[in-house]
Amino acid sequence: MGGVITKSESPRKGWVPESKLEAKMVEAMQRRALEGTSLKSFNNIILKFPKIDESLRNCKNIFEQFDENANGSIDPEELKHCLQKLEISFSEDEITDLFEACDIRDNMGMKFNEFIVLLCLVYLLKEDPASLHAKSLMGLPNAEATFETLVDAFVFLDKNKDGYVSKNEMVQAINETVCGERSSGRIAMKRFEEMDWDKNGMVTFKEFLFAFTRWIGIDEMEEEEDGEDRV
Ligand SMILES: [Ca+2]
Ligand SMILES: [Ca+2]
Ligand SMILES: [Ca+2]
Repeated sequence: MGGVITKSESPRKGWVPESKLEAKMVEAMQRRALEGTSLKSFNNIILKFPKIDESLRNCKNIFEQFDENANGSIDPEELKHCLQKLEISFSEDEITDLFEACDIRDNMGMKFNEFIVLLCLVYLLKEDPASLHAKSLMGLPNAEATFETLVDAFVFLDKNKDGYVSKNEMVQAINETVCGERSSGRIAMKRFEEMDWDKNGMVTFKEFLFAFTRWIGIDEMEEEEDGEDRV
């Protein structure tokens, strides 16, 4: 598996993926970027926030459905069942990689916001360019429409289509919207820093998604409910 990513040529644009999964994400994103984006400005993204917010919250029932023992988190076994049910045929290794990448609290249990990020990554990785948005890939048409919006937003930000959003690209995206305003650079920096979780100067799609769940407050919603003191 993963044979596709072992290209011998080094990436032209200089950023080396930090994991196999990241490499796959970047590749899928680059492929997707060829189709372009429907967004014209950063404002377009902001305007979509409420709709995305609502739609992601509606994913709560998907989460509950797959949280078989109803303990408020999805464990690796439950995730496996979930992907089977969605007819997603990833290898064991791929599932483990995905789980580890999204289990940011690192406690072998996936909270709602982590699960959303995971599903969205699955959506990106599963997408077959040949079957473009023609049909639901995972049997979750509403969620998928939102995932598509998020992918589209990332493609908009990733100006040079290398699968990452750099600080410059963020500044560029925001400047396109707020022409000539002095504060826009600072806003861009702040947004960028919020997204660049590991502070390595590049934002991956995964980081972007986590930032998104924070911006619309999905992770807070989780913390209020809490109940994860004990394992
Ligand atoms: Ca569970
Ligand atoms: Ca880029
Ligand atoms: Ca980063």
